[in-house]
Amino acid sequence: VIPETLHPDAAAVADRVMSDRLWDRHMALARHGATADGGVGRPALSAEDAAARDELRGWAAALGLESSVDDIGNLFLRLAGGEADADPVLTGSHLDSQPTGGRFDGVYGVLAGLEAVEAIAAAGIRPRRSIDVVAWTNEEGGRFAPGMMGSAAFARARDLAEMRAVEDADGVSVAAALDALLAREAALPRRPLGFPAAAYIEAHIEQGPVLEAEGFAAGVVSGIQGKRTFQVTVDGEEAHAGTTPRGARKDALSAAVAMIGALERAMEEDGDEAVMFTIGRLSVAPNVPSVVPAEAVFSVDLRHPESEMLAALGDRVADICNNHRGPCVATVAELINAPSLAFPADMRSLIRAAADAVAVPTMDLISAAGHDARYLHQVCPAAMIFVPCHKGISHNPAESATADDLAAGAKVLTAALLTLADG
Ligand code: HGY
Ligand code: MN
Ligand code: MN
Repeated sequence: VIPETLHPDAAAVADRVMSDRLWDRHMALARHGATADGGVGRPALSAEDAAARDELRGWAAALGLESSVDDIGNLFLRLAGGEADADPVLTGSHLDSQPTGGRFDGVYGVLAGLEAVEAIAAAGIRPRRSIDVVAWTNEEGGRFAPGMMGSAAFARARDLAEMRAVEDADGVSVAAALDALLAREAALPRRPLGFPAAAYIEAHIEQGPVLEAEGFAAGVVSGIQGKRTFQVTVDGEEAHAGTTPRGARKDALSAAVAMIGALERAMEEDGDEAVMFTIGRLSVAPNVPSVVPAEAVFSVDLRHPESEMLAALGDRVADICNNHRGPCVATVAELINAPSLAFPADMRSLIRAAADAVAVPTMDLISAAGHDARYLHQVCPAAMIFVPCHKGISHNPAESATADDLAAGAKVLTAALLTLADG
């Protein structure tokens, strides 16, 4: 049950959060996969991801935290509680980034969790429940789609074998990359895939402009908008660009372009600004100038805060693609169908009380971006804390946040985690 009142030491312990230490650790992890434009490209299960995990585990070891991993590579850094068999409190996010990522998406939730645990340990408190700081495997889904594999596996919401079979653009499977990482970290104890948790809190940058525009240092996240993703494969036929009459062609790219245009028109026809529709990836084969494309594969990322609207729009994708396939064959595979969710009111009240205790003004807002908290919400009471990022820029190297805002969010997290773990 979520404690009604805050831990008496919450504010004092939160005061032990160190802004410089938190900031410096962001800059240190940003070196793993640093891109020339000041951003980060740290694909899941890459050498850069492994190096970031190594550095994180070094800081955790210095704190006396016990590191462990599970069968999909989720990394747990545990502050052991007094009651070893009490369900632990979890906090965390992800270390993997989009290829054109920034220095804060995901990393903040892991480092704010570490900072909170460090403040609690520095206060000499051994909480009743253990606290696990977690780095979930492959949240972003940039290299291996769909994302959130680690948290989905933990929640038993998706099948591990199915995820292990997914391949990246170079044909490397999750299984091969994951087994290489697990071999590298073979010395770590192995945790079961999914275990009972008392509660979960994830700190994250907002990836939207609201907090900065409204002047709030932190946000109490009311829920996460729904998302449906698809992969559309269009099959045509290779042909000579110079000799094949248009009427005899099965041009997969031409059909894909017609489908994408029709999908965009359908998504915009009601003028509903809340519809978020993105074709992020398009691959063509054989992808050479003088051969009529034999295959085109594109992604569909569709989001909406209202589940019935998301259902209605998502249900039209396959028909629209088939209606524009021309002489080609269209195969529409739905990868994710995740409705909007609302976090429990008692968890949101706890975050608000924690923010009040550390004098951080907050506002409520929905998350337009997806997060691992979606899957933890299926297995335990979950909540999220947002901090501003400049102009809401994210999935972009210019993503930026201030040390003060990062520290303020970490103080709120510390007060809430201490209450959950020692309440
Ligand atoms: O796509 C998302 O919403 C998340 O940031 N990966
Ligand atoms: Mn993220
Ligand atoms: Mn992201």
